[in-house]
Amino acid sequence: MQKNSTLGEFIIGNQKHFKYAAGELSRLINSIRLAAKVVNHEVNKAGLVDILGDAGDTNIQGEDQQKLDVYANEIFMKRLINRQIVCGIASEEEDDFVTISGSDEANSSKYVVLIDPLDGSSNIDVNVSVGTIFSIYRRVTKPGTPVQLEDFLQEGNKQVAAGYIVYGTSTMLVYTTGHGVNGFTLNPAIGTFYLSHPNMKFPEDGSIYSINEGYYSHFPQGVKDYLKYCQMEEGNRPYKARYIGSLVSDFHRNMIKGGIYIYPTSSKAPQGKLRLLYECNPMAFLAEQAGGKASDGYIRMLDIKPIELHQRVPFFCGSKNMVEVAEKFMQNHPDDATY
Ligand code: P6P
Repeated sequence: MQKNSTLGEFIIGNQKHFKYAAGELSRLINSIRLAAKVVNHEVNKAGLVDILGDAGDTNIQGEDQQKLDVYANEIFMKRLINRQIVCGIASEEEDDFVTISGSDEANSSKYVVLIDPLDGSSNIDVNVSVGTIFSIYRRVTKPGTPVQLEDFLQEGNKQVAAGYIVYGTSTMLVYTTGHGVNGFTLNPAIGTFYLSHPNMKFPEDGSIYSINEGYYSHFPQGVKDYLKYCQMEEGNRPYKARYIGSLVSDFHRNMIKGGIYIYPTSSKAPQGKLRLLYECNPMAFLAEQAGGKASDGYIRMLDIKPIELHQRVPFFCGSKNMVEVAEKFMQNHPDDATY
């Protein structure tokens, strides 16, 4: 598909790849496209209306819910439910998964969606880019019956599609259906996404590392050893430290320039901070589809068997060679593995 095709044209052209020829997945991606445009509009004017600050509530993570978190969650849920193309949704902002029932169409849908509606939301008030992350699976329980928890607790290697929207200096939708990674940039003047980054590839190597070094003293020894390696004067090192505090933005920059993102375990976060199902698995699927790598420091991220909906895992993700070097440092300390 040539550059500057629209997302709609791309989805139609890409239809040939989908074994699920019914076009439901295309309609699903289209509903995400619409929700992305609505959320983008609000994110871009967040500073202008009384939508900043806490929503006065907290989510299951115990994190203060920003109004835009709540708003983004409502928009994506509404779009997905109205189109009746999914049978269940799990969201960072919902304590439990949501069963979509009602019309036969919704009940017979074969897909479930897991979503982090607005990742990096602590950046909203300081005008730093945030993102939405989504992950799509085919249900494993009997079609036509209400979804079960097991429909959501699938290994990342079972994902049908995954992607993110980054609300940055421009708004981009980047996604994969297992046939490579493609990036679409929104032209806000006409509300259309155009194919601006076809067939995105993670550089095999890079010179950027993204981690919150403020927690250095709490990190496991393998991470401390790797950070010292990154900072050593040798070859193309020291590397550059770049950490936005927004996974989608750090991941996106590293995929374009080369780099590694790490959110490890620490004494403050014994299982890590990032959630397996709607942050790490979709980003790991994208990373691998772009030739990169993702693990928990020890095992492939996409092979981890989930045990609960909001489970957290340590996350190492980015340029293949960089992740492999970091894993070598981690594997000197097998006792630090969480699996
Ligand atoms: P810390 C945002 O809350 C997030 O989930 C990621 O987007 C980001 O990379 C990370 O947490 C930032 O966490 O502990 O460094 O502030």
